[in-house]
Amino acid sequence: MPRRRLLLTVSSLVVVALAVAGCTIPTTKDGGGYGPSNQTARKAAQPAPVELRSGAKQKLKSSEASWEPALYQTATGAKVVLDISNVDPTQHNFTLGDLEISKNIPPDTSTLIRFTAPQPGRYRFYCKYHQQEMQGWLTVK
Ligand SMILES: [Cu+2]
Repeated sequence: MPRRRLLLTVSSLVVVALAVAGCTIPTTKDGGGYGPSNQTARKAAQPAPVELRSGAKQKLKSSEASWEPALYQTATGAKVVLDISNVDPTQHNFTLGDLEISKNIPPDTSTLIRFTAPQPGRYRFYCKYHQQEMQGWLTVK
């Protein structure tokens, strides 16, 4: 009997330890966190890259001088359509230098950008007026 009781105690300790661990797994500094708490913590954590499906319109928003989302991924040859809106009171710009795309987006307007995803790689996009804070990455696989 004592042995059985010990087993029970150990197994319940394991259960408790797992439960505690499950609740306290730290989120990484650059995002990819767990649970719903990250969804309300705007900009605190970077979400996983947004998949750009060929031919599907995907929204990109410039808000408070940052891109939302700032991480995309797609496949070579995908027909990318970005519906970029600027909700700030200042002019922004979408530049994807590797593809020679550069388009201004006046305040409270939106614009469509279309391009074919290039060869695999990591491509930076940014606002040429606010390069430091307004940049993002497109990963092509
Ligand atoms: Cu800008």
